[in-house]
Amino acid sequence: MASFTRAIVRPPCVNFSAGLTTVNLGTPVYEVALKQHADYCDALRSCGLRVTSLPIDDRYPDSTFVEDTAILTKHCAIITRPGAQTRRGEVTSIERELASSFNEIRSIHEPGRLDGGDICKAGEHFFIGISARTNEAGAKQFAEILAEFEFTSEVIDVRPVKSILHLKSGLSHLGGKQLVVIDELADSDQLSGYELIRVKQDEAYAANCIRINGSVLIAAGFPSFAETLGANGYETIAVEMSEFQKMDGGLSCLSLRF
Ligand code: CIR
Repeated sequence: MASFTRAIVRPPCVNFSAGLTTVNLGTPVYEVALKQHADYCDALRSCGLRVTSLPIDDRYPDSTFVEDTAILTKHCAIITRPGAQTRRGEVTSIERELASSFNEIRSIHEPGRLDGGDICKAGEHFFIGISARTNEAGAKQFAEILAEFEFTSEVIDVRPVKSILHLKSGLSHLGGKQLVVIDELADSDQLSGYELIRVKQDEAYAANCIRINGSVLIAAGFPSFAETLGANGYETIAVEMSEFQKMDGGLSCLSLRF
């Protein structure tokens, strides 16, 4: 498993609750979201990451979900073209920030649409979700960029899975051949060569977790999943995510890690 040294985050803006959401969990409380975000950053630091916090951006209510704006690999950064029109402009400041750390920067172009949340990196292989946000053209452009750098990829169509916004809402890579997966994705042919850790239906939100160096960051409040990871030998760090969950966001979408 590659080790990470850095993370880029952006705290939620005051109009965070005006962002997009498909879930019906109520309106997030801004002060609580800020506190949860600060705790999330502390958790990243406790995994040994240096955290760069970008200025709050009130122009984009969803701008705290930085993961959707770029995919970072050891060879290049790929700037996305977010599927939601209201999020397109978020990429500009992210690209500027990444320019100091990546020599090779590529971009997804029209008619491609692609959200970072649809990209699950599993070592040198990438799963690309086709979703309400990521289209075939975006997936194709992305796969071609990956191939240039000798990474492989496969598409998984998540449009029939109504419970998730992005592929990574239901799939995470822990390392080696081990994946965390929700029931609805577990029978995907693309995952057949992998060891699958399944998340119970009533804990499906927990499937979005992040392996960082020796630990796995998980959302707080999912005891069965925490126990399963413990039984598989993982040290877990639980982070409260309730306010981000209300806006369809998971743990991974709050940071770009490299
Ligand atoms: C959106 O709908 O775009 C945001 N409210 C949530 C994005 C979550 N991103 C992610 O899971 N990668």
